[in-house]
Amino acid sequence: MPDPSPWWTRAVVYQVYPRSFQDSDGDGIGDLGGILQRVDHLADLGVDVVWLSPVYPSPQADNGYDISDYQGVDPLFGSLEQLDGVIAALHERGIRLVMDLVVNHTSDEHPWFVESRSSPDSPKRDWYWWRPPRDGMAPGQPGAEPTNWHSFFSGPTWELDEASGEYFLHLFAAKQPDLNWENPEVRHAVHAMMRWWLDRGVDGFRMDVINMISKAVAPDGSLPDGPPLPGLPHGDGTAHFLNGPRIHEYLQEMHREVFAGHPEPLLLVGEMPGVTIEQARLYTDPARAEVDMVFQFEHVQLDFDGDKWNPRPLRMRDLKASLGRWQAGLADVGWNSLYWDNHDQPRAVSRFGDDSPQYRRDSATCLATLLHLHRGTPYVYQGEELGMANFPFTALEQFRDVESLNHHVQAVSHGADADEVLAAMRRMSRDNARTPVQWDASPNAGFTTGTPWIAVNPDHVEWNAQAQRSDPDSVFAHHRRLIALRHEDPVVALGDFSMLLPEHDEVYAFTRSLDGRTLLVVCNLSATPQPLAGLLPEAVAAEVVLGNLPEDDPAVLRPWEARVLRLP
Ligand code: TEU
Repeated sequence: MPDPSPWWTRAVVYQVYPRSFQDSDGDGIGDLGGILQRVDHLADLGVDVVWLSPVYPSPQADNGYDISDYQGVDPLFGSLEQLDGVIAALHERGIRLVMDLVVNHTSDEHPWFVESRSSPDSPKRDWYWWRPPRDGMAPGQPGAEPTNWHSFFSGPTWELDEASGEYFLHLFAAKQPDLNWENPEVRHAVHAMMRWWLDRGVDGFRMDVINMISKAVAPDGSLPDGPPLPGLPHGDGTAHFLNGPRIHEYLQEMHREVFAGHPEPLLLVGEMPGVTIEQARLYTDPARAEVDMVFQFEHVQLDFDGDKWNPRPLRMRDLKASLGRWQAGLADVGWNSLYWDNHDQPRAVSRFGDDSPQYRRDSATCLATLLHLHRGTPYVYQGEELGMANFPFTALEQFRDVESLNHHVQAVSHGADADEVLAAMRRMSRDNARTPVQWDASPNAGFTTGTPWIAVNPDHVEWNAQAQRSDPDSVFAHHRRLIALRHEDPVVALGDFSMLLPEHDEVYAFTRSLDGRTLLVVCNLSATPQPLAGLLPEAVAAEVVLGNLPEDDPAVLRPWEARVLRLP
């Protein structure tokens, strides 16, 4: 292992989803001016890196993950000068800024795509995936799509362009056409854009669905069908675009062309749905020079059947098995991101904890303890540090997300019961994570003076930053202590991980060890008190480094209690 401790092993990342963070101009949408107003909140929390979700010019079909200009800022969010100001304000506080790099696809309004679509003879035609209808079928005929792949946002992955009678590929929404990375011009254009951002002072990239950029295209240019998906008119194409044949080549090339020799430390995160541990070892082996860490999804896919709209109860032993496997699998090579929450997931305290008034604070701090004490780089998603919970959605009109809304249309048109569809959306929709950050108890939670683009959670009257900042027992204060612990104690950053009690359905326990020093972490992920003497006798007499409840009987782990202990 070349360098055993790069800076990001001790770092904590905070994700800002700008549209919902802080509005400064009263239009109801968060913006860069708003981030500037709140940088001290991040500094107080003690985070090292901000990952900024997209602020580029965009039609906002997927809240900015559909980019129409990679080298600008959408007026909705402010200006490039303001972004420079945010970078400077963060740097002054010792916080690095990582941009969201969305280069699997652009917006259909990006000039590249507009040019590509203009004619089959366009010099940029081959920058995207254009294909004729299947087997001489007529354009637009049902089933004439070039492959049977199912889009991540429901429906087929191909959209017909009436003018040319050809289809273009979009793994996500139809307004997000996939770039053709087979074409070297595409790769060079992306590299140049990335260098431009590094020259502007950003400290790295979180690379959106980066393991989808290589598609398994046959020498004759065709793309294969996938196995049919039960209950859907489409197939599963993932085998043909997840971790595709040229993915490592593309990432190594990017590393050489963009990152090699950069004078400042960078953070390179590969967001990779469907990545296996074996592949993650390759992606993150420092010797291969691809990315620093993966951001993988296995642990947030255990509480549903097949797809996220069929939720089922999470079994704690499945969660432990998954997280434990990743800890073991990357123990000697590679690195992982640690997270419960992001802008695509329901709120962790509602999903993995207990958001009832009785246990909300305790379960949020218990989950935080688990998050920060694993080996890997922790990511705190805005509002998670406040224990923000899912929104009490009751009606379709309250949702904004393209994934949720497309799903509703598709499911109901295929005969699903509308109330059941709504119930699944209430539980799993990405909009749960996208309601405005709750800064104070005032109307609209201090997020905006206007009308927020999505409703503020009514619970902000009680759950907000202002109430928590000065309260030493708050969720915020607990995150701050955990972040400080990672900074201070190399055992937290680098210690070996060992899972204890893998079969236990309520107690999550593990050790971290380095150079003869050991931390024991014990968490009760339930409302049932757990006697420790029989389970983990060594925990009873150990010194408490950090806990989420006032010290009491050391032999009993109270509901949602978490302790970080030092073993002699
Ligand atoms: O997400 C990738 C991804 O896998 C998700 O779309 C996932 O399928 C879905 O959210 C699960 O509910 C990234 C971004 O994080 C997401 O916001 C974008 O919508 C997506 O890529 C397309 O850019």
